[in-house]
Amino acid sequence: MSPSTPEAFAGLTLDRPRLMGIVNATPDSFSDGGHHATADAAIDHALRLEDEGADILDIGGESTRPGAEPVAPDEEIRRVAPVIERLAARASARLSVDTRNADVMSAALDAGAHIVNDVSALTHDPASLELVARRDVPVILMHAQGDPRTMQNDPQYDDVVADVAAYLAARREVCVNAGIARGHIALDPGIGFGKTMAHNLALISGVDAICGLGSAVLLGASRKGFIGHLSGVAEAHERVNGSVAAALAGVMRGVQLIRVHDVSATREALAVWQAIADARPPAATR
Ligand code: HH2
Repeated sequence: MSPSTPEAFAGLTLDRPRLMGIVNATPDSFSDGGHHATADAAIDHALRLEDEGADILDIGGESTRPGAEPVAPDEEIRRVAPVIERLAARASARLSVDTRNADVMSAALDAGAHIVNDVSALTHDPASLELVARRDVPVILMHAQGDPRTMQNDPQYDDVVADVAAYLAARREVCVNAGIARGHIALDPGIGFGKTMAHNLALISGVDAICGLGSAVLLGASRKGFIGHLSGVAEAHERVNGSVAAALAGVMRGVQLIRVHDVSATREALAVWQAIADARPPAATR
């Protein structure tokens, strides 16, 4: 490992790729909305993902799919806090809360969450930066261009990989200056958040540039629209094969954290990929 490669995030060693299983406690998420809308259903789903090999369970109460309307923080708390509280007592995976709102972060951390996952990189709620610093918890900073309601209206970049890497590096400095430990920060290019098909492909293809920033990197491509377009699979929940391909493309370029709906399928593919990667002789002995 080079000195700038992070060795751990949120207490998980990064000597192998780690899986974040998606638990949407929402009525309207793009691929599984409504399926886990009751706390019992979300908890059952989360425990199943843990059994399948999820290292982190990401619990969200607000859909951020393109066009989604914002959810009031009180409603988000009502959706996620009971799920997190009961999972904290039963699951051994790390628990992350997928939210842009400081009050939701606070309630989720009180309920037992370990990680904050913010698709706005702590920009949406002015109170979130100070909250994460004070609570001293790991945080995932994701790049998005625009708001979920409007983000797919003609997104523009000069050079998408360079622009996203520069944004993430700058947000990380803001966080460090606010008192968040550098080792507590993971970065995410935000696949599908204000990006065209070409932007998404360039970001996955060039994600090694973001890995080179020296923080843990998370990639969330699972079941997203561009996979449906490329594979010709209209139903989001049937986009497993294309999602696994995107996950493998990410880990081959240095991504350590993969956010997925289909934990079993991704874990199986990664086991084969890892064995092949480990079989490669060190360069010096070839
Ligand atoms: N994608 C979604 C939500 N949260 N968080 C991170 N860090 N990275 C992502 O790529 C990401 C994310 C959107 O996917 P999903 O949760 O499945 O859908 P919805 O927002 O409709 O609930």
